[in-house]
Amino acid sequence: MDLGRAIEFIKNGDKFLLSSHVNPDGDGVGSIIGMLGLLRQLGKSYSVICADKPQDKLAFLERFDEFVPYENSMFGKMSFDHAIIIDSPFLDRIGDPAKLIKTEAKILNIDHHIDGGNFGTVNLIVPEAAASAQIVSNIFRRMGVPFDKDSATALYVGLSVDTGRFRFSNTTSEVLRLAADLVDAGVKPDEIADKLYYQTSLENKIGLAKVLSSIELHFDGKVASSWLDYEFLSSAVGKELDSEGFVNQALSIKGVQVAFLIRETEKSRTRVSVRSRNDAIDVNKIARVFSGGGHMRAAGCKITGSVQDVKARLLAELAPVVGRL
Ligand SMILES: [Mn+2]
Repeated sequence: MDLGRAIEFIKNGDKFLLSSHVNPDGDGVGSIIGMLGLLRQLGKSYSVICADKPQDKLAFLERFDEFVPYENSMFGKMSFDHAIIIDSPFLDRIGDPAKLIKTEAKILNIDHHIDGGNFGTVNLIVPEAAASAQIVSNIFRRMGVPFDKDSATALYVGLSVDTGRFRFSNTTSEVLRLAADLVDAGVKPDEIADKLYYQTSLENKIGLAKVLSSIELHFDGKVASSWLDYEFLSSAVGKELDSEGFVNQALSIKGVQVAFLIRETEKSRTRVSVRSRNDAIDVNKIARVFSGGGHMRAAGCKITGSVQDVKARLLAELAPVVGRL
């Protein structure tokens, strides 16, 4: 039913603003590139404006140049009656581009986060979807619009990133069937895997070494902590670092049920990623204690304090949870 309403929204609107959460990731970027491919095929116009330029590692995607970072000069000059927001649980998570959406504008909210807000005029929220890219793909299918190669490639990237390279429990038969359809549309899985995961920088390896050497086990090895402090993150090497996925290093130790990575991005201000090995521990609940969120097995939050303070606070929250295992 929501899919039908989303399709009506797309059919009836035009001149859409497309946006995703701040620091858009592979799913946000892939879903938007897919969506703009759909809009092109329907003869609709759009602007893609995100708070930040997406990660460089996604620059290999065709249409990557369509992403325009928000600039203050846009305010007052551009305003939208229709917006499609993808992969963002709340409207304010898109950051400054929200200022370009008219108060009376119609918004289509496409997302798969569990606890997202119904901020749209139409809300297509599918928590059982592995990725927003899967939801966008289903719009193509339901509308009978064929996957063009560039859209298919981008949507495949979204699937790959949000399923942890087709490894997490959200890698359902439906996801694999969709991946197969996307491959039939021209996607090259080997090339995408190589570009996404096997072309990192030396800085990345140095950062990884730092994270690995910081790992400590707690609660009989059920919890693993890791961190990068401000001193490192503000260094020439640290500034170039893309630490995405680093939290999984601590999680992949045998016996570890929950792992977290603390990144002190500003002095005594941290960003925390928390991961759970299975559904026995809902790390979304842990992140929410600190006003963050995400999914059951992957969540994040910001906590003020030094690395050691933040570690102690997280361990205090986790103690009763792992005690129940
Ligand atoms: Mn996603």
